[in-house]
Amino acid sequence: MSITVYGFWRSIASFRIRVALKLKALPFEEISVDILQGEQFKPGYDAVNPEHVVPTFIHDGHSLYQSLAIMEYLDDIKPSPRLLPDDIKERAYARSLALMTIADAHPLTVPRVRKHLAKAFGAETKAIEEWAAHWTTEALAAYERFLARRAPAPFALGKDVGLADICIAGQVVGAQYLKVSLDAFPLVKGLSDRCFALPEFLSSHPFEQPDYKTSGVKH
Ligand SMILES: N[C@@H](CCC(=O)N[C@@H](CS)C(=O)NCC(=O)O)C(=O)O
Repeated sequence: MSITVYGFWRSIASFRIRVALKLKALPFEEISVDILQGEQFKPGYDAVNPEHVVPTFIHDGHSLYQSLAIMEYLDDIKPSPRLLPDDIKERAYARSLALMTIADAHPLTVPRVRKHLAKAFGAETKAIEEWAAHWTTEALAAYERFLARRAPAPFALGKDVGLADICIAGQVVGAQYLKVSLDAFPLVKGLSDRCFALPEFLSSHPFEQPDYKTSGVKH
């Protein structure tokens, strides 16, 4: 089986795929697409992913897009360990938690949105950072409220780490970029600490990626 991921160190969606593949113990090669330098718009990458985003996932020559679809596909091709629970109500709840970042919060902070805020509305760098910090904080607060209703035991859906945890941990990575404090979100922080105690999460962290280490960017 051959798996290639087009990703980027800073991409939270690429982080999600990296963790999922490592939890499944599926070997993969990651090709870096520098979305801060606009490589996602180059003709070579347009041929790979016409949406001009990362990640793109290629399994034995078959291309897939969108981290949620990719993670569900991984459960289909390698059912154990599961990222989504078997129980249909639990599975839908895991997707619900996942989509709070994938669909609601994370898209508001990606480079194309930041660029448009600057170009169309003249937003300064500081204002754009505040925008991103605002939506990140809103997402963390929503997760905190959900985790308060159903305490992690020890992970969001129970004893097994899975899709929801990957997505919440990714949102915490976004908070780290923006220096958003987790002090007001102790349940999110606890969950994320438990995730990053696992080698699959730690080694997938953006600051652990080879393209970060050679980028010259300092966080
Ligand atoms: N919903 C997509 C996210 C895709 C996405 O927006 N990726 C970002 C990086 S996390 C990107 O490539 N952005 C490029 C841009 O905004 O120009 C997924 O979950 O895979």
